[in-house]
Amino acid sequence: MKKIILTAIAVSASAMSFTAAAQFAKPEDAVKYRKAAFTVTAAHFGRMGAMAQGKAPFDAKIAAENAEIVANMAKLPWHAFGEGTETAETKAKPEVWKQNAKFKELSEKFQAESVKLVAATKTGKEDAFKAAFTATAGTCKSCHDDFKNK
Ligand code: ASC
Repeated sequence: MKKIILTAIAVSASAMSFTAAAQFAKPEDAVKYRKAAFTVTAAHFGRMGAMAQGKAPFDAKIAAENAEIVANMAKLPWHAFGEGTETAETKAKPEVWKQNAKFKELSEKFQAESVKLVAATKTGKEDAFKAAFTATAGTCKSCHDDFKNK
C-alpha cells in the first residue's frame, strides 16, 4: 500500500512538471499524437525555412508567428515516447529508449534553440533570424541523425 501511494505521488509529481502533457489510452494514440505534433512543427519550421533560404522574402512578423508556434509545439512530442510505444509503426529508432538520456538532452536543446529563435525574430533583423534558424535546424538534424529512421 505504501509503495502504491509513493508511486502515485511520484507520478503526479512528474506530471506536474509539465501540466499540458497529454495522456494516452493506448500506445497507438501516443504515436499518432507525436507524429501529429512533428507534422505541425515541420509545417511551421518549413515556413521559416523558405525565408532563411531566400526562397521567400523575409518578413519578421511571419517569422515571429511561426517561431512561436514551433517553440510551443517543441514542448509536446516527448511525453508521447513512453513505454510500449516503441513497437508501433514509427520512424523512431530503438535508440530513443536505449539512449533515452541523450534523446532527452537533444529534445531539450531543440526546445531551447526554438525559444532563442522566437527572440531573434522579434529583433526584426534578418541576420539574427537566419543565425537562430540555422542553430535550431541543427538541433532537429542532430536528433534525427541518431534517433529517426529515414
Ligand atoms: C525542417 C524539417 C526537418 C528539419 C531538418 C533540419 O524543415 O522538416 O525535419 O527542418 O531538416 O535539418
